Amino acid sequence: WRSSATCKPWQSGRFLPRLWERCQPPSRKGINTTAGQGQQVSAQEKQVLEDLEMHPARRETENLFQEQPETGNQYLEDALLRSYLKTHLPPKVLEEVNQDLERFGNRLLTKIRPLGWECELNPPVFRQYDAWGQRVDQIVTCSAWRKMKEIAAEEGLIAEAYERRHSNWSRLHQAVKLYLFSSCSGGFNCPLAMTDGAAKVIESLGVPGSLKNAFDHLTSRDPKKFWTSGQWMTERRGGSDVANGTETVARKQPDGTYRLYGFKWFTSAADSDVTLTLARVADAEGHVKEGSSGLSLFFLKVRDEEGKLNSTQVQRLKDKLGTRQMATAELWLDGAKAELISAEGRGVASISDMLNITRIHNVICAVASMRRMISLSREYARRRVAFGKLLKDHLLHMQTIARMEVQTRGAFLLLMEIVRLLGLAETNMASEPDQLLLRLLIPVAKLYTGKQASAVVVEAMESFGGQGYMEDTGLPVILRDALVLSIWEGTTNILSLDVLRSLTKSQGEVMAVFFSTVQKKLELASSTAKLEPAMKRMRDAISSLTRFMQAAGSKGALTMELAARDFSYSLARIYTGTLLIEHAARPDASSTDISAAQRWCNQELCPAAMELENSSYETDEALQDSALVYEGSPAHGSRL
Ligand code: UCC
Repeated sequence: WRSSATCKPWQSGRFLPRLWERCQPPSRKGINTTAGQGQQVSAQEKQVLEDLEMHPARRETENLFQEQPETGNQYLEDALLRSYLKTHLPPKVLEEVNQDLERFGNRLLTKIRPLGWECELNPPVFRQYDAWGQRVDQIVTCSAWRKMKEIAAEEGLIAEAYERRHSNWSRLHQAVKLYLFSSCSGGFNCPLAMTDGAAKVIESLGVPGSLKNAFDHLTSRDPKKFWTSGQWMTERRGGSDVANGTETVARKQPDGTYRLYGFKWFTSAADSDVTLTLARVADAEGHVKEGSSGLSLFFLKVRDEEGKLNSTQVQRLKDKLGTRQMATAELWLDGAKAELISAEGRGVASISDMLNITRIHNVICAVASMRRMISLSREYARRRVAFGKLLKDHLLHMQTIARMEVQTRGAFLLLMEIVRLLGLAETNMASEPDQLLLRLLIPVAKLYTGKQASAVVVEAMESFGGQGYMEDTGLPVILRDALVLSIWEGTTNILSLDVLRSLTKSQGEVMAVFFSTVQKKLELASSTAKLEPAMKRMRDAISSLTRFMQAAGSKGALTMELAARDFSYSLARIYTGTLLIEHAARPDASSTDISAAQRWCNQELCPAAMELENSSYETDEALQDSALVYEGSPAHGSRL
């Protein structure tokens, strides 16, 4: 059905405009109404149970017997977020941030979430020709999408990070707002990710005169002035190996600008105002340098003052599994006017500032989608009755949600740690070790939380039973959008190799920082007796990781490459576990903080050491990997 242009449900408008709107209160009679196991029944639960006893006439409707879950102000309902801010922010900053977030939480609930759903129902449409056959290449977006842009400016969703009014805590304030915004944003979080990345690149270049105007627009709070940016990196040879995949050529013009010629295969938020992209500068004979050192970074405006595309043609919009609210296009650059903004040949290194920011946004989206699903799931469990009692009174159901909660808490603390470090780096308060740690933790967090989000969102969907699978509940949207998080901005394996790149570049120094930071955090927590079992598992994991590093180090590059994913997972689990322990060691920690830390640490914390013991990284095993994969395939050597 997806290929049929006439029956895409999100385009047909047959869905009602608000999430859950079709779900009505339960109207079923005759089931056992015992609420839980002798606990006190709250007023709300009583209401649910009374509703179940309603007159049979009420049942003669087409209503579903389950009640829709309702969530309130996301900020006020997020206990971990609030306790984190209370623990870390200086009192004055806390007061201001707290006020802003509570207000923003109300705006999200009443105004922004309905707009997000409108974006979902009205995805962008590509209009290639006008009625008279003229090529126009218009990407038509809905009014809610455009309103999101205004809201993003008004709320300072980019500006907050660059104004630095809370000094080193500004970045964290911005990230928390984006985290709250993400699940209501109708996909507008994507252009914001790239806008933030572009602003970061320009700032890192020292905001050169020619880019001052663009920087002001990208970081503006004025909706009339605010610009969004794209990031055009992926070409027809694919998105991972940028160094070998980029064919676009840049020809220098007499006025010092460049004209770009090439085909960009995957350009997200194609309705953005400006973009950053990579190309190879051609010499006087038209020759270009291949490989990474042939790539340079360019800035360009997508349209001119009259709104005409900058010598660019839109080939088509991509037909994506998710993020359908946001236009992703294939673009032909046919002499697009651009400005060279990096040193020649330093394109990848220069755009990596953007990559690191968009990867952090990826983490934000991952944590936000997990948090959103759990919020809905736990609310549903307070309303839905099965086998004579509310779901929340089924122990196995609660255990399942609690496991998701532990994953989400860990991911949230990892996100906060990264934006805390980034805030220090951006205000010249980060030490050399802080900067190394930040470089390491960004790919670690991106790859790990992307996988967590897929798993948690699928699990949470199941907690709604068949309702979770219904489009008009809005739950499948969250799943589709979460599935991209382990793919774009670098897949899990590419990010694992980036983790190794950070080790190589620092000549191993980054691992020394990793170990010493973890040890320091654990020492500070060591006086909390209740955390001892978690600490013991963590100390064992650190020993395993140390042994792994020594053994792998003596075996060479192939071992590390084969171990890259397990190694990155080990770093994620150990560092996150340490953060959970640190949070649980606060004087005002709750029992749930302690059990979250303990439960996190009960999992295998160092899979790399375990797999090394299983000989998984030996050459023979690598050959066996191929044999397993290709058995029966025409490519297999022993083909029958
Ligand atoms: O997926 C895409 C869609 C966009 C959607 C955006 C929305 C996301 C928001 C989500 C929320 C909704 S766009 C395309 C995505 N593509 C990627 O992410 C690229 C994946 N591939 C990689 O990351 C590769 O590892 C490459 C491209 C970086 C490898 O390139 P090279 O040229 O082969 O790598 P080199 O030679 O190792 O690195 C070149 C330089 C080095 O610096 P120098 O020369 O000083 O030693 C590296 O240290 O770049 C530096 N470098 C980095 N520096 C490379 N990566 C990094 C890094 N991550 N951080 C700092």
